[in-house]
Amino acid sequence: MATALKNLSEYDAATIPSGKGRCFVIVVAEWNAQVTNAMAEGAIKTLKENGVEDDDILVCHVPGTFELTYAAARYTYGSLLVNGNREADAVICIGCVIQGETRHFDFICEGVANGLSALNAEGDIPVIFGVLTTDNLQQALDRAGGRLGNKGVEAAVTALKMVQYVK
Ligand code: DLZ
Repeated sequence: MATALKNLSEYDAATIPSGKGRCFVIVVAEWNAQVTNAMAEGAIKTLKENGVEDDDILVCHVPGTFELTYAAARYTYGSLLVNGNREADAVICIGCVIQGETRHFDFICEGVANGLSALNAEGDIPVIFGVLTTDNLQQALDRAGGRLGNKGVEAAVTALKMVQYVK
């Protein structure tokens, strides 16, 4: 795997466009909260380090990863606004699905991947796939501020790069 023994979350700030004046929504799944909250913290820190103001970041929660699509769609199509009056420039979706004994894992992963892909294809703003799909909790913790970095940081970097394409 590409992530073996390498922290992929390290980035060169000089290569990241400033997010100043841009508005971001971070939707966080409550399932595996130890993991998703750490990823959300990484995303928030990264946005702020790259020029985004506190008031321009909205963090909201949904029960599970499967529900990320619904919330992201509300912000993508403007039926929900940030702080009551601003349209989001990008939505960062954060979730963690851990393999269990049944096929539920597959349906959640496929559902959210297809749902967020459809939003990217059809909506006007980028929707970032910050979803871990792991075999166990340790693999998730390794990628949520552990030895392999923080995928929340990477999701925020991706969002900062993608908002360049938003009018
Ligand atoms: C039901 C379920 C299961 C078994 N596992 C996870 C998981 O590992 N990560 C996650 O984010 N959510 C899980 N869920 C909940 C689903 O995402 C969803 O909230 C429910 O199926 C209700 O739609």
